[in-house]
Amino acid sequence: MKTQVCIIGGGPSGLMLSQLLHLKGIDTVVLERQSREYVLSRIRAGVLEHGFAELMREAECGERMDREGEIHDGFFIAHDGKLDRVDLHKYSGGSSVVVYGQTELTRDLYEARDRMKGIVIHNAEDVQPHDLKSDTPYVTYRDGDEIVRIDCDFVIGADGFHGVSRKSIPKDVLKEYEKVYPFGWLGVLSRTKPASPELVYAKHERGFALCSLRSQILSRYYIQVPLTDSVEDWSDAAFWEELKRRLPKEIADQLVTGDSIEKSIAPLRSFVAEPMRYGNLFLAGDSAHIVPPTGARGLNSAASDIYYLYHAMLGHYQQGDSSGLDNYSAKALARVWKAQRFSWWMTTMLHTFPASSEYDQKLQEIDLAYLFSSEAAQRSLAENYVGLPF
Ligand code: RFL
Ligand code: PHB
Repeated sequence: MKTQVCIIGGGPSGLMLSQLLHLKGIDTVVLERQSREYVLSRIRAGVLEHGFAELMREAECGERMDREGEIHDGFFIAHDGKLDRVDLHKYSGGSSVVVYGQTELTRDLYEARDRMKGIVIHNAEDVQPHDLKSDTPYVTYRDGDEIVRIDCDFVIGADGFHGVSRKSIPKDVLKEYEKVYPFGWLGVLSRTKPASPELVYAKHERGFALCSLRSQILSRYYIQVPLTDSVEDWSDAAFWEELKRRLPKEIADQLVTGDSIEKSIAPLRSFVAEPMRYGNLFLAGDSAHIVPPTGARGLNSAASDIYYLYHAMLGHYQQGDSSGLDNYSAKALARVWKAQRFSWWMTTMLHTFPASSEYDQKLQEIDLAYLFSSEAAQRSLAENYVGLPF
């Protein structure tokens, strides 16, 4: 097979880039290791920043998001017996976020790819990029007993944290920065009315909790758990009981419990790989960087990578100008590190750290007290939460 851009990974990053390039007449092939059903069964992000929503529209995939997604102008932080609201709209100069599930936007992107007869190959095994330093890179994968080769101009590594792309960059070229947090998030999806119409991030001595939602009949809740816990340790009843204990009374009283539709544990990690380019391989999204989910930045950092790559590819193919490709890594990383800082800050401020000293705990308290006493601090939070400009 031959294509212009071979994209490894059929998650939001890969599908979005494929769709945007296709609309400009640039040919792509997407290779996804899993089946479509599997990709669509993963429950992940729920909050989209303004820039991501704009990109969905540019990709001609925003119609259902605009119809079914909820615009949120603020969210709550529960701490020290108080329930304070962050007014995103007021402090970000009129911006907001969209509550729309990653599952749904991935479905929308797949449907758009199908409509345009885009090539997305599922169950592609043993995907391997080759000759990345040459002008004629190629990617191979296994289809049953057959090895298929795809010749291309560029390879995009959009294959998530556990993908093959980042691992294809030699160890002496790649520098990895990592911070692993000593806890995870246990998440539950339930077909119940959300406890609060807006998100509630709750700091509690027993551990962090988050009330989120997908719609007015579908709730998503998380609680901080030790890394040693497994999903089997948590019955639905135990989850609801623990969540309730960590929420302020006015929210806990509104909590509607029910059977869990999905239950999973995600460890919290911060990670950045530099550079994001090696020869004709470009990394995008979770393959190059991960944030703890506290600031809802993961998918949104992926979106800015895709935006930069998309414009760099247009420059290359339409104007013969490869400066966008040359600057991609530095430009993307500058924004990536800002999202890292914000996610680390939100995580540190709101979680209970097993080894924290009394001094650390005082700092956490004063961080929140300062936040809600200072318009400048709330403006900074709001600016980061709705998304820094691409
Ligand atoms: P993905 O979604 O991991 O997709 C990568 C795809 O590549 C495939 N793959 C391969 N394909 C071919 N060959 C290989 N060798 C391959 N290896 C892997 C995989 O099967 C997969 O389909 O990465 P992408 O596209 O960069 O998207 C990133 C986002 O998924 C991620 O950043 C967000 O989900 C993070 N995140 C959140 N982000 C937000 O912006 N807002 C949120 O509210 C938010 N909430 C969350 C989150 C992530 C969470 N978890 C589970 C980590 C909540 C949670 C709980
Ligand atoms: C979610 O709804 O899954 C969600 C929302 C906000 C976050 C993280 C996850 O910060």
